[in-house]
Amino acid sequence: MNREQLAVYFIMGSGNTAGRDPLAVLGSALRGGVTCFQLREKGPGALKGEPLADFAAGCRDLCRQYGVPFIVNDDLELAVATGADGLHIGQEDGNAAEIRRRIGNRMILGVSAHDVNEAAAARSAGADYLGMGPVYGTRSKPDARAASGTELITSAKSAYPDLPIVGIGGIREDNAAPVIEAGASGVSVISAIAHAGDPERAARELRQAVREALEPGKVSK
Ligand code: TZP
Ligand code: MG
Repeated sequence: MNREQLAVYFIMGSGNTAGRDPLAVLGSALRGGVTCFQLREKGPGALKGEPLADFAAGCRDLCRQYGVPFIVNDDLELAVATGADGLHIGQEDGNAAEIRRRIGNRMILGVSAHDVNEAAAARSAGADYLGMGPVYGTRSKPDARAASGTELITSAKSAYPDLPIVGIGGIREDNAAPVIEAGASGVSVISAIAHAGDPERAARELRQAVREALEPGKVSK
């Protein structure tokens, strides 16, 4: 994957869309310009078995239409069965090096990291990018750690400048810029898009905010 594909990294499960059809929300997000998508099916009422496989296939097909990578959170079997472009794992989701061996080098591997030590381990295990956060307070992950601000991105970026980072946690259009300025290649969001009254517009505004922060002065308002 290239860094540009991390610019606006949308994450969603079927329970994140405030009662709306999740595939419709994903379609709107893709029209608005999200550059990557992760299916993260968690929490009460999470789909399993065949309904999950069908939903995943629907997400994959939509992402393909837009040429956007389709990543599966923490379910290697689903990722492989769906022909996903990648897998994202947390620190509790198994050994990253072992998972890299199992998925091979052609699949994208993303790893959540919370400090420079975890970043170093993920990097040597063969992660393509790191998810770092929560940067700001979040209501989308009940077991999230305390918000860390952008500091952890700054320190991981200075230790490993070549390893792409996406910030996560409470990021919206109006607080995305400091995440990019700290060294992230992009922002990953659930609620800023999935809960938005107009997910397409929310995605477009986030994309614009990230673009402006990546190339200050180059983008006209
Ligand atoms: N990991 C750290 S914070 C978070 C995850 C999955 C949730 C991000 O959701 P939101 O709504 O963008 O804060
Ligand atoms: Mg996990």
